[in-house]
Amino acid sequence: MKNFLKLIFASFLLTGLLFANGIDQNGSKDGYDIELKSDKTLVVGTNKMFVKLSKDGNYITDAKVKIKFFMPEMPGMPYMEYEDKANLVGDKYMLNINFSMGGTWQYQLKFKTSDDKVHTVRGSVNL
Ligand SMILES: [Cu+2]
Repeated sequence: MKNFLKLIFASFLLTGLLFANGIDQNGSKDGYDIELKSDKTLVVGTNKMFVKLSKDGNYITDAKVKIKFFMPEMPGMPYMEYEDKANLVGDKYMLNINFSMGGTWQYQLKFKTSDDKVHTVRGSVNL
C-alpha cells in the first residue's frame, strides 16, 4: 500500500513537471510553420526562448527573426515592452527575453525570409 501511494505521488510529481515546463506554441503563417518554445518555466527576469521555422518540413535557417513582448498600460502602470533579435543556434533561433513583471505579455514575432518578405505572428504568454 505504501509503495502504491509513493507511485501515485511520483506520477503526480512527474505530471507537474511535464506541465510546469515552459511554453510550446505552434502556428503557421504564409506557408511557414513556427514554433516558439522555452525549456524552462517563464520567470520575471531573463528567459531563453527558441524559435523554429520550417516550410514543407524543412528548417529555415536563413531568416532574420525578432520578437517584441509588450504589456498594455494599466492603472498605475505604464506600457512596457521588451525586444530582442534572435541568433541562430543550430537549426533554431535563440532569444533572450527579460520580463520586468508577471502577468500576460503579448508578443509580435517577425521573421524576414530570404525573399525579403516580413511575416508576423502574434500571441501571448503568461507568467
Ligand atoms: Cu502590467
